[in-house]
Amino acid sequence: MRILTLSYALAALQMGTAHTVFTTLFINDANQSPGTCVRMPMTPNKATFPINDLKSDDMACGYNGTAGVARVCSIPQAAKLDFLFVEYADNSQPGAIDTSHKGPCAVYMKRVESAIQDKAIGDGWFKIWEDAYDAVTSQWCTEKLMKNNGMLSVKVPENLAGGYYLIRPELLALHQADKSPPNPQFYLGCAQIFLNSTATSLPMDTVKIPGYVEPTNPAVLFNIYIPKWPYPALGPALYNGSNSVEVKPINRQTEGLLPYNFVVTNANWWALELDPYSTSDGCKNASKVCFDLTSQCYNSAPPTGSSGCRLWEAKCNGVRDACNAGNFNGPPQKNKVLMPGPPGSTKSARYFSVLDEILTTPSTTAAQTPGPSSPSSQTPSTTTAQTPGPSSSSTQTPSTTAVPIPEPSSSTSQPPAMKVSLDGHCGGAQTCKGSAFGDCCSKHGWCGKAVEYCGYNCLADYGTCLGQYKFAREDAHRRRQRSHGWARGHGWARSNGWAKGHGWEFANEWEDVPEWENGGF
Ligand SMILES: *[C@@H]1O[C@H](CO)[C@@H](O)[C@H](O)[C@H]1NC(C)=O
Ligand SMILES: *[C@@H]1O[C@H](CO)[C@@H](O)[C@H](O)[C@H]1NC(C)=O
Ligand SMILES: *[C@@H]1O[C@H](CO)[C@@H](O)[C@H](O)[C@H]1NC(C)=O
Ligand SMILES: *[C@@H]1O[C@H](CO)[C@@H](O)[C@H](O)[C@H]1NC(C)=O
Ligand SMILES: [Cu+2]
Repeated sequence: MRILTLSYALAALQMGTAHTVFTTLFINDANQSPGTCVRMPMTPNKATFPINDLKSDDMACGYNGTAGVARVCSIPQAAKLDFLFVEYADNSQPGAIDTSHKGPCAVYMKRVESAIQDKAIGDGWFKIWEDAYDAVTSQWCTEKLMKNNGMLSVKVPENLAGGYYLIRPELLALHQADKSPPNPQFYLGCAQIFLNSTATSLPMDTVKIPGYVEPTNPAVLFNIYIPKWPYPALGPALYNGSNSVEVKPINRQTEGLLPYNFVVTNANWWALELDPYSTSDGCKNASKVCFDLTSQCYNSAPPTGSSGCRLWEAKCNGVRDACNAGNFNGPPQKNKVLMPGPPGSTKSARYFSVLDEILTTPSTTAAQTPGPSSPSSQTPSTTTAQTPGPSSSSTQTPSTTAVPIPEPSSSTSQPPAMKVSLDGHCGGAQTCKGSAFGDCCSKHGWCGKAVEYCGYNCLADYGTCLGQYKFAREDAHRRRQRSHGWARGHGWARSNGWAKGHGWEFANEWEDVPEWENGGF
């Protein structure tokens, strides 16, 4: 009984020590889904804990906040952003923040070269919004936050240069700041965003985090029980749009995008549809691949939960059951999007940073351009993009890279006489590997280096592919045949429309379209 009592006590303690944590980004009121584009603390029972050490690196983006996540959310110029703070990271119980936790709030931003790679700590931070104590209504910011169901709202400065940023909502709870020793509690986190704007300004003055606020600062030692107004300044002056420098905006997002052909997401993890199969072995393989991905999903899930993993797991159960029942044609419900954005929100999906456009086209120096079956010939070749997504170093990178589809052995797949492509074409005896156009061969036989060539449409026989997209020679051959059939069909109009940037709407309509029609490369 003793042990039982103790574990109850522990459970009670854990529940009792729920504080608050930023979990969810809303972009112009659209819910991006819990944990998505957010650097979350990865230890569930400590996720809501405050940061007490003002000199700690955790002050930048919270616990585990130096590591990036795989997704970067695109926001329009002057977007309204809301940051949802909750007492229970997985929303298992209601509540934003305890009434005792009184204090100011602020939102900081930092322009970064890569929202995924940047470690967040150090210089470059500026404050775009703050609110401390409202003397008229006698409310601290955290009290307003509570009444607003945990939503902290800001408008991103209109003149801020387009590009990648970390954006960091911060709360300071002062209920123990007067104690000895003082215990000011910071609650903060970061979202990874791409600001889609042609504006060019950046604040001239920035601060270091940690370092922007000292433990001796009167603002962190403020006694809320015997207050001496006004509340002192906390951190740097607000960026008000003036006092800026001009920089060149980054005009196109190339990292952290969600592939348009995803079928499910969980926070920053996603899965694409399983490769089609029609034999007993293929069915078993698909089932294994599916369950491996399920494990990866659960293992990478932040404390916000695993609802997307459960949806994917249910799909795998369906695959396995069909295999067992002798139905070897699959996958079932092919390309059905299992979770079109957060529950109850249809509007939100439109704000996903879906990889809905061609990020790059074959080098303009290519002697030939891709045939009419490829939408790439219709898009301006302005940028050379890096391949986004799964190759990032993030700790929460969707781990689809481990799909155990065997690499074709070199003896059977790549005759020694393979020549490096000089005309941008691949197939036959020509490989893209080492070519000027990029190392990857698309299923239409063109070399490139963007995800359209190296990812979903990649032919491993004629170049390199992103790990999870490698498929065996046989399969590649079948795909190629199918895609040629498709090119003669009605796919063109679709991919044309696609290139204009209606990714989400199209993706939804594609529910019943066979997998291999989802792209024109
Ligand atoms: C997250 O940080 C905690 C310490 O704050 C550490 O113990 C844990 O290993 C980290 N987890 C990951 C996934 O980095
Ligand atoms: C970026 O903004 C432009 C101008 O508002 C818009 O036309 C375009 O669709 C946006 N791109 C993305 C990826 O949201
Ligand atoms: C903006 O802030 C700067 C200090 O950073 C100040 O000198 C300037 O007067 C402010 N401008 C406006 C319009 O508030
Ligand atoms: C199934 O997977 C095994 C190894 O993972 C492979 O050898 C075999 O060719 C695959 N079969 C089919 C039909 O894909
Ligand atoms: Cu607390």
